[in-house]
Amino acid sequence: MASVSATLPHPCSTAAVHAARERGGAMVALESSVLAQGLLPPFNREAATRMMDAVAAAGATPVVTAVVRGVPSFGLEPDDLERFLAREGVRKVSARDLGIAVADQADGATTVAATLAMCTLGGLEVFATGGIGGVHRDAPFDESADLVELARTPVIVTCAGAKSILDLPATLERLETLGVPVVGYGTSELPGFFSVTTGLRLTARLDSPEAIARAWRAHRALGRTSAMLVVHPPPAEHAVPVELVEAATVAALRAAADAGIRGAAVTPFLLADIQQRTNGRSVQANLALLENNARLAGQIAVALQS
Ligand code: PSU
Ligand code: MN
Repeated sequence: MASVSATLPHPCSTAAVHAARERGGAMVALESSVLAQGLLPPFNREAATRMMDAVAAAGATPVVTAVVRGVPSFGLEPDDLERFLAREGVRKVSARDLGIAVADQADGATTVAATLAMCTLGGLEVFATGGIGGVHRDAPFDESADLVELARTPVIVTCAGAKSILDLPATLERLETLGVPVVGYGTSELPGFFSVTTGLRLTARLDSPEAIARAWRAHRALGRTSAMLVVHPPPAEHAVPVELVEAATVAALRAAADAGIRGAAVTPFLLADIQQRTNGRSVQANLALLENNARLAGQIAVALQS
């Protein structure tokens, strides 16, 4: 018989997720679009490793969601993960694209919206991401499907706010309209994704995973079926000054307009362009905040078990 360690599943494999489910362990969903579209290699690999390790260190099991050759999957086998990190032939899948990706037997990396849909399918209650999509600047013609899925999916989502490329006041207003509670974790201000503050006040602040768990139970006991957004500022030592982010964002938006980028391609284009314009500073912040959010989600998932 093989040794125990030789039979232990790879930490991100579907077998590891299955084992966690069997023993009723804490689990945290992770999206795959940030790996296949949001971050360029080699940073996407670092993001995957750091997020999974952070969830595991908190005592929970990371569950990467994706469509793998047409199969909606919770966890990725190591060779599938490699294909997603290589970003070859992996489409960006939002909620509306799930069925089509399955029918096409495609590889699909799930956005926040699609990951929320997968959480419903897989009974997952906690999900960590970097920044949600929202109302784009010069809206109303581009608004992320993340917002409507947050409105109708009961999942706790940890993030560093909405991506800095967006219209943040408008995004916060839409979340209010949609009935999605936005809770500052250790802050009373909406974080700016790469930056700690935005000057936008929040109406709720909670300072521990246990307090989040209590608020979540009350939200659910009241029959609310929306998500709860837990916004967590990026670690201060990795945050990028607001002026630098803003200058890069304005330049990236102009480059996107000049290149005629439209629809689902807008977000990946802007994220890659800003990475280049900030000489990698935004990437270091992005990696640090992804890890930070994954750790918090793991702690919340564990707190929900007691
Ligand atoms: N935030 C990041 N990196 C990302 C994304 C968000 O820091 O890659 C992805 C998420 O998957 C999010 C998606 O759901 O971008 C939003 O895309 P759109 O604006 O097209 O809805
Ligand atoms: Mn869009």
